[in-house]
Amino acid sequence: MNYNRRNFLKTIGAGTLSLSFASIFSACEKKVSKPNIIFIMADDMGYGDAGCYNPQSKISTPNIDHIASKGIRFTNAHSPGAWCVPARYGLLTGRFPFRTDLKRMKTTSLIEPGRMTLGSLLQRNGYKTACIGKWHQGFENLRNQDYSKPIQSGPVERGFDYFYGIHASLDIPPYYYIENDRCVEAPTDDVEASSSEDVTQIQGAFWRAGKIAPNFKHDEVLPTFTEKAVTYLEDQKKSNTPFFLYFSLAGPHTPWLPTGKFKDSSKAGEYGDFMTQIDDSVGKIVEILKNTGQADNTLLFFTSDNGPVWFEEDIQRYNHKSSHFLKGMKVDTWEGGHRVPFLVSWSGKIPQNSVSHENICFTDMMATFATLVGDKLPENAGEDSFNILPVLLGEKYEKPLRGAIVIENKAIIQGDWKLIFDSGRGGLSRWLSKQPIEKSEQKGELYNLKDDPSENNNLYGERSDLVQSLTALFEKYKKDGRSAPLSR
Ligand SMILES: [Ca+2]
Repeated sequence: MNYNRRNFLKTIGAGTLSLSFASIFSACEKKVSKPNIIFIMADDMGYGDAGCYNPQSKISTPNIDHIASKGIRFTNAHSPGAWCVPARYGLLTGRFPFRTDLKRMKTTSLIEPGRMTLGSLLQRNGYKTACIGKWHQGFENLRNQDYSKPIQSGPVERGFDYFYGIHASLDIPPYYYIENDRCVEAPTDDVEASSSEDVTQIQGAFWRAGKIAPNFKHDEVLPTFTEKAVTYLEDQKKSNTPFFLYFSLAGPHTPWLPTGKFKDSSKAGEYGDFMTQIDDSVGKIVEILKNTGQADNTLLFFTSDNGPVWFEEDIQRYNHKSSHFLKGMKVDTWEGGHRVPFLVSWSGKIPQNSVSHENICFTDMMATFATLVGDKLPENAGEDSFNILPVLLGEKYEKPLRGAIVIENKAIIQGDWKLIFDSGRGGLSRWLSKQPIEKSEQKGELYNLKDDPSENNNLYGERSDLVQSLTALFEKYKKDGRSAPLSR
């Protein structure tokens, strides 16, 4: 019997305990033992944008820095993909994205029906679940919708009780809001493409031409998502049920659209200004938790799905290193593409101002949340997920904490070593940078990230033993269908 149960029994008098009281007690115990969880995911934010990671950042991020000061900051947290879709699949399912077929998204949801998600895991453990923001895991027949009918295979069919958001990135039409499985207002109008001067075609106020709902304004999306999230959190104050909010921002991905007081609020151009506005949204979440008395019982995460769209030309122009000391950017298999800021706070549980250098991955949230709520994952769920709760809580744990991390089907990281199967340079910088592309004589890239975190010294030709063993490990993961041990 724990302290809370003893106190409860003392209060009501043990002799009066009946079945109905037992069930009341059960509800009370749930409230006490299961914290609320908020997972804030920025979109295309760099490792070096927040001041808590990069003191030389040209962007002020007091609210993100505040989470770091109240909790733990990871220096080696990885997205399992360097762009939106695989990153979010890995987070939501606990599986490396190479295990699914990304082509599914052309016609349906990337997440297969019946597959456990963070949402459905928490639902079965008594949580209310909500996804507010960008989904980007596909819907059924999105391009061929009858907007008077339900939009199928979205978040409400993948473990979330409530959804308010957009189908994909904010530069991809059609542009309209979806609430649960219904279109809020159909995209009956047309909008021309948008762009900014002096930046590449995938930066600035960029969006593609297409259909748009009459009520949809691109620059209102961030404030709208923030307002919806704040309202959701206000509503939870009245509830005794723990909640999970996946707050999936659509910025600082393009279009970069800072509004009002956020214009010229940074020294890193429109990108930096928009990032300041993102930070302000994070502050509003923290504030409403405090104002509603929910802050102490809420586990709060902040991260970004992948690296920034920030070229060498931008670094020179603003003297701001969005990827900090990491090489590359979004879509690259270098660290700038997939090593992300990752902060977690939980009052009284996670030591303040702590820092961890452990390799962790988005896929680990599945096993971590399961452990947190006292559940055991089925064998066919979270195959690449490892419980990181001991790290969060500052407890002792056995090393290594997890198996290797696989980035799409392009790289594998184990301990200090990283093998890139081809070239670390991904599509964006290959297509758009004005900088010359260096030609590698090697078939792949191998780095010791501890000695060489900026990936300058390719040891592929010198350490064929490691190239072979890391290649074999990836093949084993593919063959076994999992990287996690069966019992977690
Ligand atoms: Ca992204």
